[in-house]
Amino acid sequence: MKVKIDSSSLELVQGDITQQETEAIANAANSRLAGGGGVDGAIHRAGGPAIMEECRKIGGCPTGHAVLTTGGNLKAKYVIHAVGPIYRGGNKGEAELLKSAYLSCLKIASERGIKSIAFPSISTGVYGYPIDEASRIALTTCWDYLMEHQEIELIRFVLFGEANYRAYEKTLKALEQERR
Ligand code: AR6
Repeated sequence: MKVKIDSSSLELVQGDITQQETEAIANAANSRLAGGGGVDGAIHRAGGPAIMEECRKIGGCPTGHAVLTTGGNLKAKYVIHAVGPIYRGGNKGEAELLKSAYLSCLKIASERGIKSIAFPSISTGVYGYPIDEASRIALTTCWDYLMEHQEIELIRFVLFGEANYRAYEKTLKALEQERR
């Protein structure tokens, strides 16, 4: 599914983010940038050791922020490591932190002249964020950003598995209804 926002696109696909040819892909990292399972593990495996080398030099990243490294052996030139919140019931500032994690990636992309970026569904795996709520935050944040920042031409969400894709699709359809 794809939505046009002025001259830019906000797109949903089902797939594996490590195979994307966007200029940058985002990672759902932890604050130590130490690697792990899920999408983080997949990105480090596919991209090779150069990514972890840079992560070690950077040292860490607070929750709600993001840092940029090389894409190593990936097709994407850069990985932007975003640290989403661990979900603890929803009253611990999780929504603001999740929004801030996406915004940090988008600001880095704008500053670096990166025109296309792929996102995984940050925080909705090991970190336990309910996907309906998380998808609304992810998609509204990106939609709003594209309305102000036409320098980014493509934001693509790469959803792992059909259930995740369907959840994002439902939210994006609802947003379209509300906004158009
Ligand atoms: N491509 C796209 N999405 C993927 C892929 C992939 N190859 N693999 C998994 N997903 P998670 P989090 C989806 O747990 O919740 C790590 O250990 C997955 O189905 O990767 O932010 C880090 O080091 C889910 O929808 O990230 C942190 O410690 C989404 O990616 C912690 O997990 C996010 O799930 C971060 O937890």
